[in-house]
Amino acid sequence: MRKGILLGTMVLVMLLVVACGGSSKPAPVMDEPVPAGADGAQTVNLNFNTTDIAPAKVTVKAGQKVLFVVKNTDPKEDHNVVSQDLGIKEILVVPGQTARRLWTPTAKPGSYNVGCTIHPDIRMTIVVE
Ligand SMILES: [Cu+2]
Repeated sequence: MRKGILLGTMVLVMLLVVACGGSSKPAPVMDEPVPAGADGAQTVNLNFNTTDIAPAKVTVKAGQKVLFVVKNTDPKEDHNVVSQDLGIKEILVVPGQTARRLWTPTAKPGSYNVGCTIHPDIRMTIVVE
């Protein structure tokens, strides 16, 4: 009898683990709020569609905080903004999403090629002054 209860409990625990341990990611926030600390930041709007990112070029100032507002108007595909040279970690946007992220350019002045790693043809330029 005891073994039966123990076995039943083990089966129940295993079922719970299987049910809850799936690979489901948390749902993205579709319209991210402005992050704390955005006061005084330069707002840079970037818009993805199916084939490109607009604008093709933005200018920022070294050491001055930037608030990226990245929109994905592509109805089907995810896009991201990544630049190792500029220290921009992946800003991923799913279809219909608007992401808002702070970033402070610390790279030396120059022209940097930035783009989507999911679609290597989608590129733009960030100029650091
Ligand atoms: Cu993309």
